[in-house]
Amino acid sequence: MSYTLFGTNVSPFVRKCRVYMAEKGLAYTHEPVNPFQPPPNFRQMSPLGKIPALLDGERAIFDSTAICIYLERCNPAQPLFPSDHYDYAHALCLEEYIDSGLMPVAGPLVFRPLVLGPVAMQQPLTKEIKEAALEVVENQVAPMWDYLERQLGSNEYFVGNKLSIADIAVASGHVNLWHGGVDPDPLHWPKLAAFLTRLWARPSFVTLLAEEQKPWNRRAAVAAV
Ligand SMILES: N[C@@H](CCC(=O)N[C@@H](CS)C(=O)NCC(=O)O)C(=O)O
Repeated sequence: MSYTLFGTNVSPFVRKCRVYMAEKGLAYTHEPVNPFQPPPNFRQMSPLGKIPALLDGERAIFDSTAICIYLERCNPAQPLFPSDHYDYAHALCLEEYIDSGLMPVAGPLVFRPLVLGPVAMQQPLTKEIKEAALEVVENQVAPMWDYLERQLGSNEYFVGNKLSIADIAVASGHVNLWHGGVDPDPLHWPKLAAFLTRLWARPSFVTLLAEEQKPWNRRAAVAAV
């Protein structure tokens, strides 16, 4: 088996797969494809033109959820998907909550104006743009933090009291907010805030977060506006 994962490091979906692979101890080659300037024939691998895509030898798979499930089926040791049927479904539900709930809001309406625009699109951050992004956090992201806080309860992990794909998805998605200086306030969401701190301290995240600091960590720049 030889795995190649395609997609730039700042994508939460690529990050999810990379953290998953690190936690499983799976070796892979990383090709940091920008989906807006893809290499020729990228759509043969990823017909929607999105990242990540995975090559296992000659075989292509797209979509982060499909990729992680495929890798889990091929590499069942040290499981990151729960064995209990309900827990398995629950982990996928939480992953979907991040992929289709948090990311479509946090990506274009918070990460893009606070981080991607200034770094990669020649769209400098202004006070008005920052305020609009923070309004989205207050009105749309905060209710999702309420849900995640309740889901976590007093547990260390989201499902089955054991690290799973649900935890990896939640922690991966929140890195993009962190880059923009947006974090759940520990006074309002103490369990979620502590969970993120714990997950990001795992070696699987530490390596990737170090790699992403430049140019994506805009916390100081955002705070200064
Ligand atoms: N459901 C997909 C979502 C992937 C996705 O939206 N990736 C973004 C980057 S974060 C992308 O490739 N966007 C390019 C586009 O929409 O054309 C997955 O889980 O892999």
